[in-house]
This record gives sequence, structure tokens and C-alpha cells, in this order.
Amino acid sequence: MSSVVNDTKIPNNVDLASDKKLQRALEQWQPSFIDWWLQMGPEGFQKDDVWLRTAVGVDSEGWANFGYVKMPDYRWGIFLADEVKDRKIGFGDEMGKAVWKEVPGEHRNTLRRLIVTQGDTEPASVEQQRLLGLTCPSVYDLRNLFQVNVEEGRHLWAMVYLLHSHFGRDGREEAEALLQRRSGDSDKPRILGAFNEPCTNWLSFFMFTYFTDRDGKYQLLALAESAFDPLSRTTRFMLTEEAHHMFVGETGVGRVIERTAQLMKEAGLSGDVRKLGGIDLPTIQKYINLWYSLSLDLFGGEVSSNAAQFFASGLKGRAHEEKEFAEHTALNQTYKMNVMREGKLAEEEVPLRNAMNEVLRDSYVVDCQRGLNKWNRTLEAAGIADRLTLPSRRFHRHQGQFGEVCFTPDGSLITKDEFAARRGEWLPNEADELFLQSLMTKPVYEPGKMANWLAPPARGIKEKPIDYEYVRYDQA
Ligand code: BYC
Ligand code: FE
Ligand code: FE
Repeated sequence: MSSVVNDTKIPNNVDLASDKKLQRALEQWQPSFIDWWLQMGPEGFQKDDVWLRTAVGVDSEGWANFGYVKMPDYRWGIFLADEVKDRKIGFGDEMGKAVWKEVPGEHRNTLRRLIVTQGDTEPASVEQQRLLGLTCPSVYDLRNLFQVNVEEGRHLWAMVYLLHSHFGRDGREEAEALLQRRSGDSDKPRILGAFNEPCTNWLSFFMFTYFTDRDGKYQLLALAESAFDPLSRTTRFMLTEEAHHMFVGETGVGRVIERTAQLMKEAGLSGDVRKLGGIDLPTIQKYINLWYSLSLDLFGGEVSSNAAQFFASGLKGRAHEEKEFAEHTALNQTYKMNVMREGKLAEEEVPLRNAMNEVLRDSYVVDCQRGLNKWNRTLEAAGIADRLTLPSRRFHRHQGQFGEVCFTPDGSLITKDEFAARRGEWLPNEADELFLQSLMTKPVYEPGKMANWLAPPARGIKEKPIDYEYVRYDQA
């Protein structure tokens, strides 16, 4: 068990004090991070006491640490999961060799890019969610939003630590740049598509934490397999935090659906749920379509020489590489997938290594469906015949094989004109956005109260009641 140091400026279990140069560099980055947080973090709540979990170590006690804290005073720390003794590379061309404690020169640029890409998503999501507190549906949800936000901040710290400790001056420059880019900014956007999309209402927030944070889970699982051991150890700990983010999404969407089902019954099933101040199922479906498709793009191209290279050199594996796969070189194997050939949908056998993005996406799709099934059971239990579905993975894509062509949600190829004409049936249109805005104009700051469109959670956080004062709202 690595020991934890909490009494320094930067809590850590990496013995930061023993490397004065590194410690100084990170302590210099820290004020820039705080400036960024004050500027781009949750708007309007920086002075309030929020009942948050703070990671103070990597064992089960170390991160069951709850208490009131003002967000700018949150103790963002650097925590690596415990070292696995004699850990060996588990896949690719270097399989069986000892993992790397340092970055091999030949992989320096690639690893730096992977770490920067991962790091960039973390502050991006905080920026996307910046205004949501002002329209929160309950104090319970407000607290969950902030918990997610501070932990994404910590995930940025996790990547910045790697950049500072292993990539010299280049790494320090990248760490600065991570605080310069801005989600949605046309001059200096965030790196990946979904992280430049607006997330302006709470239905989007719940979908984002269900679908987009789940991409995070799978990318982190793939990086947890990495031969670069510090990357593996840091992502392994990040995954424990990620579970809560996806919980917020899954239960959030689930509570919307539960409330909608109640209102549908009140409205007499054929009635208009919107008139009763609820979110109708077709609207929920559109937001599923939107955030699922945006998140599918985050896995990269279906056929990718980059992905083959990452796998071959041991930088990025498959999710649960050891447990889920019997063979770990992925050589002399093919993977059958849909591709576009001369403007038509075709099936093709692709060398397995080149299909690694798609293999990871497969695991993700299965995991996404689980939540859908659960949400549909809520509808079933309420006696409602409608069901929610995941659209085809070809629908509304911007990367890879299907990025340049258009498909219906059931996966039929259509023209761009047809897509443009029917887009508003499948994806949120302006009227849907305005409707949600009209539902969510006022925040609910009274502990225990819920906005009309949302059912209460089954229970509070960490044995606290649902009406606990999770955020002590400072009226001043
Ligand atoms: N948007 O060979 P290709 C999270 C680029 S989320 C824009 O198809 P490759 C979180 C790509 O960079 C997890 N550009 O794919 C969640 C490449 O550029 P170059 C984030 C894209 O290289 C919620 C070109 O297109 N973690 O943690 O295998 C809240 C062709 O690339 C996109 C990671 O992503 C896109 N969607 O890249 C908070 C892990 N997709 O080389 C946090 C690190 C691809 O032609 N990143 N491109 O200039 C990676 O593993 C990989 O870079 C990718 C796939 C997943 C992005
Ligand atoms: Fe994260
Ligand atoms: Fe997350």
C-alpha cells in the first residue's frame, strides 16, 4: 500500500516530496488550474459549501471521505492505484516483457498524444456543464453535478502529473495548453467532437454522464492495460471515480422516465405529457440518439492503423484484455464489420488489429444496452407499451466509415437531403430545446424538493436522507 501525503499543497501517493523539481513544477501549474476552475468551473456556486467526496487514498476507506467543502478549496490530488508486482505487458508484440516505468523513446510522441487527448476531455466536460447548477432540479442533483465536476478536475490532474513527470518541457507545455483550449470555442476548441457540443439542459447532462462518461470508462479500461505502468495505474484509480458519474447518468435518465410514466398515466396515456410539465418519451429518445451517436464517435475510425499501432506496441489494449480474450497478439485474425464501399454498405473482413477501435466500441454498445433495458422495465412495470432503443451505430456519425454518409436510426442508408429533412424527428430540434429550457428555467434549491419532470432518487448519498442539505446555498 503506497502511503498518502495530505499535508502538502498537492495531496498524493506518489512521493512527490522526493522530487523537488517535479513538485515545484506542479505547484506552479496549480494556480493556473485554480484560475481555470474559477473562470470555467460551476458558475454561481464557488462560495457555497458542498457535501463532497474527496479522494485521499486509493483503498476503500481512502475515498469514502465525505464532508462540506467549498469547491475552489477541493483537495485535488494525484493518486495511482497500487503497483501490481512484476506486472508484464499483456498483449501485442511486446507481450510477456516487463511493463515500462519510464516512457520508451520510440513511443514518446504517441503516448504523449494519448495522454493529452484523454486529459483534454476532463476540463472540457466541466466547461460544458458550467451553467447547469443555475437550473438544477434538486439539491441532491446539484451536489452530484459538482461531484462529477470536481472529479473530472482530478482526472485532469492525473494526466497533468504524467505529462510533468515523464515528458519534460513538452509535457509542461501540453499541461498549460490543457487549460487554454475551451469547449466549443471556434479558435481553440477541445480535441474531440463530443466535448465541443453544448450540454445546456439536465436531460443532456444525464445523457452525457450515461453515454459520454461511459466512453470514458472504456477508454480508461483500454489505457489501464497499457505497458506504460504509470498510465495503467492512474487510469485504474480513475475508473473507480467514473462509476459514480455513470450512476448519476443511469439513475438520472431512469428518474426522468419514471416521472414521465407517472404523468403519462395521469394524462390518460394518449394525453400530452408536456402539458403536465413532464418530458415526453419521443423527446427522451431524441436525446438518447444524440448523445449515444456523439459518444460512438469518440472511439475513432472502425478501421484504424493508429489503433493497430497502439495495440501492437502495447500502448492501448482491449477492455479487460486478460479476462475477456483468450488470445492476446491479435495477429492472423480478422474481424467482420460493416464498411462503406463505393457509396454502399458492405461487409468486410479487416485484420483484427486494425479493428481495435470497433472491438472497444462493441463492448461499449453492450454496456449501453444494459441501461436501456432497465429503463424499459420501468415503462413495462407502469403498463406503458412504448420502448426506448439505441439507434444503429451508423446513425448520425461524424468519424470513421459512416462519417460522410447518412443513415436512419434503424441503419438504412439515406441521402443527405433526406437526412436534413427528417433530422428533427430523430434528433432534438429547436422546439425540443426550447421546451426543455421552459421546463428548467428555475432552479430547485429547497432540500428534498424535486422539479416536476423528475422523480426523486431511491435514496440519498452515503446514508444521508434525500432531503439532506447537500449544498448550503450562500444567498449572498
Ligand atoms: N473527434 O485512427 P482514428 C472521457 C481523430 S472520454 C475528433 O480513427 P484513433 C470523459 C484522431 O485523433 C475518453 N477527432 O482513431 C468522458 C485521428 O487524428 P490524426 C477520452 C477524432 O487515432 C466524459 C483521426 O481522427 N479518452 O474520459 O484510433 C467526461 C483518425 O483517427 C475523433 C480517449 O479518447 C473524434 N471523436 O483515435 C469527462 C483516450 N476520433 O491522427 C471525460 C485517448 C478520432 O489523423 N485517445 N479523431 O491527426 C485515443 O485513444 C484515440 O486517440 C481515439 C481514437 C479514441 C481518439
Ligand atoms: Fe473523467
Ligand atoms: Fe467521468
